[in-house]
Amino acid sequence: MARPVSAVPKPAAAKRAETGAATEGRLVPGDAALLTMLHYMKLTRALEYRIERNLYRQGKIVGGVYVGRGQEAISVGAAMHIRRGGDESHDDIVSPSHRDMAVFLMQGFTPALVLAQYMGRRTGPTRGRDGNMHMGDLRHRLVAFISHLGDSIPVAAGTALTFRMRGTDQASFCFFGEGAASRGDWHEGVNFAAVMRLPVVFICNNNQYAYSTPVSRQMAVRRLSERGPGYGIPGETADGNDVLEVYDAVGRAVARARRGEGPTLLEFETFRMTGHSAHDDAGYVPKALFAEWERKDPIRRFEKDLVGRRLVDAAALREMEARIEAELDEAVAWAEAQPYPEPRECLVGVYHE
Ligand SMILES: Cc1ncc(C[n+]2csc(CCOP(=O)(O)OP(=O)(O)O)c2C)c(N)n1
Ligand SMILES: [Mg+2]
Repeated sequence: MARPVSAVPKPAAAKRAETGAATEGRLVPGDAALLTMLHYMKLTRALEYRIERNLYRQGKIVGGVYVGRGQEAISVGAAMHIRRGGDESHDDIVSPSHRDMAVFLMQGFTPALVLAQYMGRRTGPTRGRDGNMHMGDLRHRLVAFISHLGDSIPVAAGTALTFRMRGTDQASFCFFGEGAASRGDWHEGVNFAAVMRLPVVFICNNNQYAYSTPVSRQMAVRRLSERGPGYGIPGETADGNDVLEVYDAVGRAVARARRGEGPTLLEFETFRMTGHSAHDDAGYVPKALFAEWERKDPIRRFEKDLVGRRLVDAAALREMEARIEAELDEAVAWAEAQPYPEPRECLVGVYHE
């Protein structure tokens, strides 16, 4: 069982998308990239299923669990454009939010490492000092997710300011939910990036809820992207359950950023296909909404598309799933065998006063 998984895994096998092909102005990934996207969407769903539906219920998870079920197309379609595998003057920097598991995976976190984090193990990215998505690692160009919603926006803008000062064409990817966009820090960060024309791609997952607050109580504009022109930057809303729409919109925004034309505010409409967290039954969400968005499931939809293109068939999909489950079996076994931190280690790197 114990596969050697180091605390600093190798960069993900995922290669950067073939950025080229544009059909009628739309960026279209090549066949290999399409399969990579499907793989990461399915891996993310399966890993989060284990965490939320198995391990959490077995009492093996030390903290809360927030998953992005139903939102996989956004992180995957966007992360295809993150430039990686180079040095500090080449790679992009990412500030993921709490429903962007795929971003962590595509930046090189293995499922085993993620599981060690959720189980509070010493070999996890926070060395057992946190129990969920509050993790990051600049070696993987991942700014640790900041729990205080909205605070990662000025950080992402600051990262982009560094790129500007160094004169590189790197980009800063900044993910957040529509609820976070109501925070003051969000507005300051977006405005700063706009005024300085910084290379940031702002990526909002509008999943209709911020915990129990529906989007109608969150903002008075119909679309969050309408705020873009208010800051003097483009805003665009797209279907967050269509990974190819996400790929296209983010690809164009990143290209703008790299050309020095400044930030873009992207809003992707989607739905949180579960509670806010594993302890929340989402009783406040009308059942009909769940049924409606179940029909728009981004993974089923993308699978259908790829079957239509004859890139996969039912047998290939089953094989893909079996490979993922086997990888997760190993990852769970590895993580469960990892030690907890020693009590004295828990205070290393923790500052107070
Ligand atoms: C400033 C702040 N207020 C409240 C919370 C608690 N909290 C964590 S996630 C969340 C909901 C966030 O909603 P949204 O930004 O739409 O993201 P989603 O969870 O829907 O992806 C809340 C209220 C927090 N982390 N930070
Ligand atoms: Mg939300």
